Amino acid sequence: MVSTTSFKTAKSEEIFNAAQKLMPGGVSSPVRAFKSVGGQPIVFDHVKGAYIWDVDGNKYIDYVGTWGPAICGHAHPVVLEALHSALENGTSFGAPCALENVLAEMVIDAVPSIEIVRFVNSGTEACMSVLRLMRAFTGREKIIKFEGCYHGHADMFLVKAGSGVATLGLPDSPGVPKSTTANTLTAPYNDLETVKKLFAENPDQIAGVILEPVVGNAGFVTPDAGFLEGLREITQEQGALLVFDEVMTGFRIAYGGAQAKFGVTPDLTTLGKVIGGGLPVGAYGGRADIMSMVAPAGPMYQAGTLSGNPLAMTAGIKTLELLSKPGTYEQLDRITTKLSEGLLSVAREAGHEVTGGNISAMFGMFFTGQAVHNYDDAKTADLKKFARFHRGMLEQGVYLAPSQFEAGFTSLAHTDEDVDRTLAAAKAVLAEI
Ligand code: KE4
Repeated sequence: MVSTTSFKTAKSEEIFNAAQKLMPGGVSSPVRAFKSVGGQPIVFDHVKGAYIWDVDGNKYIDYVGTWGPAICGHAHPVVLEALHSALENGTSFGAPCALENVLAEMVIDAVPSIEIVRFVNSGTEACMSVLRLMRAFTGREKIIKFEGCYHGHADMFLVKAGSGVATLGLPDSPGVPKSTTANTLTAPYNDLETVKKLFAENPDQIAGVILEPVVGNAGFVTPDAGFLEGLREITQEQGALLVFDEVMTGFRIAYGGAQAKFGVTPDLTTLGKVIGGGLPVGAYGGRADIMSMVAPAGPMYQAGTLSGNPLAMTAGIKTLELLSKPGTYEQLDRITTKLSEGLLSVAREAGHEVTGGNISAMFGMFFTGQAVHNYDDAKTADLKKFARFHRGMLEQGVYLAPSQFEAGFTSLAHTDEDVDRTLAAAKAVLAEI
């Protein structure tokens, strides 16, 4: 393990200390504060490909990728070049622009459930809009979400949510009226029986079911065989909608997302992260008959000043162009499987109980000996050991998500050498913790 003395973080500490006087917790999003892994976060100076450089000049192999968007590698030259020329035409129009047509067509062509799509500026906005649409289309008010899944920070979703809510162990956020979450029903992930029970107890009142088809916000949790198919069947029978929140999985686990990978087509899908290529873009879309309700085509209102701006559209278009090349997902799967299987085996060789895996460019590892099928299982993980692992890897120049309740992300820029270096670092750290 690199001795801590050689791991200089003075400038990061200075900047982060100042930040805490200016912004809540010194960050623009809670998980970045390293609260659950301890120690101070590092302050980034610049990123490129699979790498980060912090303000003290330390270099890291990056497995967060700004939480998913950097799937082609940070600051990809093709994306940057396109942005430089797009800038000359202005950054935002607030009016129709041909680039929206281009990205819309790419999304519609790629994602099985999407016939019509609306762009917004974040995954949160996409999920809150799709919830309103579910209710508008069905005339029903209740929804089902799953414990540990995270659909952004809109009020009605902050019930047993994952990601930062889980990371900080927050009960459920203050400021959310009971009346707002009264219509949010929850079930354990992978538990079809509870879903059936909720429908039986709330006949004709549930607008639909929303879920992460592969969970990244309770740590990495995959759907059991038959789970997604079962939800498709139940919602069809009940006249309710099935919504896949693919903000994280979209264009990451397959070009067509989890719905393409697993062959289960929802009625509506939310997207974000990758489709913005690092600039703020979210989207929701699905069946034409449902999307025709969205204003101004229909009565359901949703709007946004910067939605579909030409700069963000350009970054998204270039990113999807790069991802649509043949061999992309085979490469992502190969490099991520090598990493994930390598991490699990070095951990086991060092005597640690771990479970985890990957699906294409999304992976995770829990410090627990039991299989993880849902959020309760995930919570059996040894969070203190995870924190020591995270800090040790950071000092070895490997940047992992600062929470056991997050997933890891690779990119087309990660090489075999990067993975070998990561596994060597993990071997050293896991021997010591
Ligand atoms: P944003 O509003 O952060 O763009 O998207 C919300 C969202 C919705 N749905 C899923 C499945 C998501 O993973 C997210 C956001 N993911 C987190 C990482 N777990 C973003 C990182 C953060 O909150 O700082």
